Amino acid sequence: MKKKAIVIGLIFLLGASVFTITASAQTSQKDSIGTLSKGAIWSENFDSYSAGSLLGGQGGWFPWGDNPAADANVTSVQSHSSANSVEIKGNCDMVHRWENVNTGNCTFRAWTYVPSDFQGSIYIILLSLYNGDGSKWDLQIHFNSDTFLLEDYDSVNSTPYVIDGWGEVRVEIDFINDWQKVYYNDVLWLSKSWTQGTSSGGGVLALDAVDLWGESGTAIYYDDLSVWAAEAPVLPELEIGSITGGFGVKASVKNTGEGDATNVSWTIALDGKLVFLGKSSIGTIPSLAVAGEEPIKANFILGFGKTNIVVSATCDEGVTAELTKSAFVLGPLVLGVK
Ligand SMILES: [Ca+2]
Repeated sequence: MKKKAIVIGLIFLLGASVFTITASAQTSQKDSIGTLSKGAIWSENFDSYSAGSLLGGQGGWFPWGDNPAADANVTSVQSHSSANSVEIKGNCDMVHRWENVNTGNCTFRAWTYVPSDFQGSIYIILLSLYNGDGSKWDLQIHFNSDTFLLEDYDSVNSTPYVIDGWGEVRVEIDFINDWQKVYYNDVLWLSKSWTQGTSSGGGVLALDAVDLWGESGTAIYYDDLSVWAAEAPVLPELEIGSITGGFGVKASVKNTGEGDATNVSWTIALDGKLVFLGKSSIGTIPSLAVAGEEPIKANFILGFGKTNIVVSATCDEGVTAELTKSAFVLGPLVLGVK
């Protein structure tokens, strides 16, 4: 039973599409989504659970049909992020659901580890509706030890998987064009309709659940699963432009990255012992667009003698930049910057 959820946030994607993120106090097993982080709607690293514990009942996970025999173990035998992953072997069938992932684009990501002694067939399944036998399946891919391939159950597409190492499965879902692209370690190996992605067809334009199913065999490991509103965060990159002297100190902050920078706080600091005024100047640039550059300048400086000039900047996206020069201060003049 679903209860009405509370809208706590919106992500604007590509200027056109909107994700509604919900937190809920509901009793159904859908996940309540927490703080947004750079486009991540949901993530799971298994690290806060006890190694050896059953995953069912933790973090919103439950076995298909609430069948205890389909539960899986949290394990520390392998991990992509320390210290745990989940062990999926034959008969495991673990489900996690989300709400309102149905607009624009989204990306599902999972890190996977296949041991060299793996024997069997272990799946990652994405559903546009989890509802028992009435579920709507949209993607069914499996690691198959008979072929050493990650295979699509519903087509002839496949790709070799890494053995005794971690590989990333990434599924980019486009709800606007009803399309999905499936990558393994950044190699695109499967591209097809989302709603007609499996032989059962009839899916809907949503990502409702992941199902980690062990059809048969020994364990493989999954870790660092996530769902993104965009493929990955698009980050700014900050760079300090040339530092010049003369009457005071001038510089600039540039954004040479691929995303806008927000609340760029900058500092110009002089460490000369005989700098009496203007040792530290600070300021904030509310936003700095891609390829943008904003001039900055120090407060009035008064002093004498050698100094270093350290110009630094940081922004809300968590990137920083710093540049240091040396110079000579002569009264209000800053000379010989190099
Ligand atoms: Ca982990």
